[in-house]
Amino acid sequence: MDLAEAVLHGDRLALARLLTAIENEDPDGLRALSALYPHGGKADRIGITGPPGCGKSSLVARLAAFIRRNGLRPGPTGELPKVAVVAVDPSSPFTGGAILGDRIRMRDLAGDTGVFIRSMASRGALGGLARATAGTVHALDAAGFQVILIETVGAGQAEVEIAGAAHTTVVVEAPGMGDDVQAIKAGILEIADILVVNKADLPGADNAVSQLRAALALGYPDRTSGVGMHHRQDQRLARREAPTNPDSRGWTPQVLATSAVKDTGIPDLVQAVAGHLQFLDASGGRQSLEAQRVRREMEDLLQTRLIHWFHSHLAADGYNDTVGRVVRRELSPQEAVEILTKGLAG
Ligand SMILES: Nc1nc2c(ncn2[C@@H]2O[C@H](COP(=O)(O)OP(=O)(O)O)[C@@H](O)[C@H]2O)c(=O)[nH]1
Ligand SMILES: [Mg+2]
Repeated sequence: MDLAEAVLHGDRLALARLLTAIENEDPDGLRALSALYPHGGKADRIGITGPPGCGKSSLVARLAAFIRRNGLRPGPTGELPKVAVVAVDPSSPFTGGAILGDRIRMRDLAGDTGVFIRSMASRGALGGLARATAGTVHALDAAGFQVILIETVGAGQAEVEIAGAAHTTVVVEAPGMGDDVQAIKAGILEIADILVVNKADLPGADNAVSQLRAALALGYPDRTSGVGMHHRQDQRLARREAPTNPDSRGWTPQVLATSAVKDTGIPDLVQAVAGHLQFLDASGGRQSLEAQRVRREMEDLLQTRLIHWFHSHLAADGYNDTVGRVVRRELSPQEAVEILTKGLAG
């Protein structure tokens, strides 16, 4: 049995091997991934993003445990969904010793074969990380994990792009991170389908919830009109290609409070996620998100491929000479690229 078949038969070791091969961009792994691709497309992908330390991993573990016990939304068979967790957080890897040792987070998941946890190795280039994450999610989807929770740090553009692979994006905050509420106002707000103030057991949670609600009320018109979003266009583009994109219309993000440690607020959060997924289905938003995701993924692959191809058709000296000329300001970067690509198009 080849790797792809083994994965389709539910072989967890084969799945782990495949994910490693995908991360290494191993040609056999990428071939297996292509063979698996037609089997995917069934999973609900939920992005959990927010600043380091706000409790994303803890919350993800609670969500996974809750969904394994109660399901996410009614399925055709009534069977409980298999849940995969993909943690893209180089600052605190989900399966690192610190977290495996944390009984609160892992207790409910250990030994459940319906749960698969994958921590993405931190790689040199974030572009590589985004590609590897996309491949990992495709593989888990094909392997029959109907719910895929993707944890990312809400920091830069690459993370936002990774979050763009999700159907539903949950942005997590914690009380006492006042500056981050500002940051959310400035940028993360428009990618949030649901906002969560975690650590609701700590003082200041109510205040954070009202601050976020206020920020949302101010920021909400931007979600559809695009006015005032130029400074954050990268994020908007990553998630909602056009300002008038129908899938951002008609959805009002909710603000919820949770405590991953005390295990409170989780049922409401799961209900909100299910509600958003239902909204996407009903509004046609799911298809447009899929189309955007495919476009982005293909553009990224195309860019990588074209740059490889370009360099393989060019003498390294010529390229380095041209870089040197730009450094000495004999050429502008614009002119350099003009010269380098002359003749390639024909
Ligand atoms: N008081 C409190 N602490 C929490 C809560 N959720 C997570 N933590 C703690 O916050 C720290 C960071 O949690 P972690 O899940 O690794 O955050 P991440 O970096 O966002 O993934 C850990 O020490 C957790 O035990 C919560 O609801 N309440
Ligand atoms: Mg984490």
